[in-house]
Amino acid sequence: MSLSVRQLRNRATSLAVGVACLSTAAIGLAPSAQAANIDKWSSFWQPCGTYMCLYYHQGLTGASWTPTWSSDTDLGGNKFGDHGTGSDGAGQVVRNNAASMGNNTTNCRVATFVYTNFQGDNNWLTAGHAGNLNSSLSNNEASIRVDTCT
Ligand SMILES: [Ca+2]
Repeated sequence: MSLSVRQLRNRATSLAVGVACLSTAAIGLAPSAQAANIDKWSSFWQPCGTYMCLYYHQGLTGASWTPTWSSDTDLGGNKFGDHGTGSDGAGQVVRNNAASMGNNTTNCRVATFVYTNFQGDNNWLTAGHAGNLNSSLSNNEASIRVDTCT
């Protein structure tokens, strides 16, 4: 079988269209991460140490986790403790177990992420604010960091 130049051109065009469709499909499978500000309360009253804290329950209640450093790439190795807001949840692993968060910095944002190493959807707070994690992050967070300092 021999193909005319015109037939070859038509085949090349079909192939190019197919590749373009595949590229669009691949992009569709990897949506960009959603960042949500969850400021609900203006509050520096938190057992947050210098940086931030996560709580086992909503409303800044239950056991809390109070790091003494400005980020944590994997909350799987950390546990809640009773730091004055309740003992419920004390001893449990922080990762995928937090319901609210506080930012005790005076000039930075604090953000917690669905995945380790600060990847995926995230919830963030402005300085001196606290809030409940939204439906994407509540009981579904893996890392946290201080960033965007002014
Ligand atoms: Ca950790």
